[in-house]
Amino acid sequence: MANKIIFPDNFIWGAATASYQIEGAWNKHGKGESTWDRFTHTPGKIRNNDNGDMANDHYRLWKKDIGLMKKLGLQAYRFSISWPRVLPTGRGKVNQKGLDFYSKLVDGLLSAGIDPFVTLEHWDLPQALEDKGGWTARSTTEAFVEYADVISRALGDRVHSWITHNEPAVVAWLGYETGVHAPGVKDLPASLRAAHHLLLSHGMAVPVIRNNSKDAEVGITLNIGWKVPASNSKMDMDSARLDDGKWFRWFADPVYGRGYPSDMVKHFTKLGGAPNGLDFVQSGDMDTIAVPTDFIGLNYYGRNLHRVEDPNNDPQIFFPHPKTPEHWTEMDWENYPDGLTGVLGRVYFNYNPLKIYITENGASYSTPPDENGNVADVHRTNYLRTHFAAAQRAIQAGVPLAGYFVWSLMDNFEWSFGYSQRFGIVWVNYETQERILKDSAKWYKTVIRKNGF
Ligand code: IFM
Repeated sequence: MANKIIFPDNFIWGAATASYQIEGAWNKHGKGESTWDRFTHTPGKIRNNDNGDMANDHYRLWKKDIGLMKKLGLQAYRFSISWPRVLPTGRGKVNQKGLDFYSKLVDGLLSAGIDPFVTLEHWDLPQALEDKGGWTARSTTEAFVEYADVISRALGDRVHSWITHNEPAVVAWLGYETGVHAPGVKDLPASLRAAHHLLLSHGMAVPVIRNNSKDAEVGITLNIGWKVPASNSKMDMDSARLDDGKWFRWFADPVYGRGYPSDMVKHFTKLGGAPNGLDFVQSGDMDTIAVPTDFIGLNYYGRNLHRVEDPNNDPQIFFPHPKTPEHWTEMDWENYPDGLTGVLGRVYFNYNPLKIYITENGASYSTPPDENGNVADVHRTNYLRTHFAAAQRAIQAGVPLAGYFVWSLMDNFEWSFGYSQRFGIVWVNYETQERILKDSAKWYKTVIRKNGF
């Protein structure tokens, strides 16, 4: 029999979602329009022209969803707040109904014995702010602080774990550089400005949250991949380094007081991203961004193995395995658990965060219910099992990993992929809004109960 994998006593097992991906009710009870509402309502932006108007109807079904979480034995639930639901135009007048929704959700979670982990910004910026430049405008940092203040005042007596931003790299690069995410801007210099303002707003908001939520722990969530060269050729090594520099170090280095990485400043300058240098960085900004945090959240999904065959073309991601679901999820992301041990070790030993949460990890497999209504998502269960074991190896090596949030509690709106990708451990029938615990959820329940497997 395989060895038992047991986690530390106070380890937290959770699951995660995000407002736009599950709530629906996009224009109910005074909610303002978000950039994602605008983007998905623009034909041709999203696979099948799907949108989050209804999504999982969680705005209406939240009590049921807490019931599911309780059934699973979740100890914590990570969700995000829709900024325009609370501040319809981004700042100014509060929409009390929107705020009440989250207040009731928090109360419901607490009475089910589930600890709320709140993410303030998981991509659905108020469109009214986007109309004034969105994250490319410095004024959006002040709006974010106002918003953080409103939320942490209202929930800070009951919420003790706060995440300012989810994956600012994705907002900056996909939202403002390649334009495949809202707001759909394609402008490298704009994306660098957006990245800076996202980071700055994090630094500005942390003390405000601490002030309103006395014993709170505050952090930021960054996405991280295990980016490695396929060979020791200079081209492969540079390609992996630049990819990591763009997606991780550009954000982690400033948060940990190192400023922007110089190799990346050179790289972005060469690409024309900084025609006037980093002129959006004002005196004191880098100190603000480096405000001490209590934890870092990491979202890990796989490895990118870099092979550059033709230096005049974009680097290729090398596919080292046959294209089977065992090795590749339906996002075409490599299932590579050892990379999780790798990134945890790398982040801890390199940046020394006080603690780390895996704020997202999971896999897209579309396994449907069988004729008896069971969802035998064996690939997802294997994915989770091997990643949990990989996380535990990191703990044994000394990494202060404090908790694990599976992405996602339930199938949901997967951004530019619409509803075509299913990451949930709970199946959602979007026609009827029926939820079914997949086999992976049933297995996860036993892991939580035994604190291991
Ligand atoms: O669905 C997303 C989530 O919103 C952010 N992290 C990655 C997930 C899967 O793509």
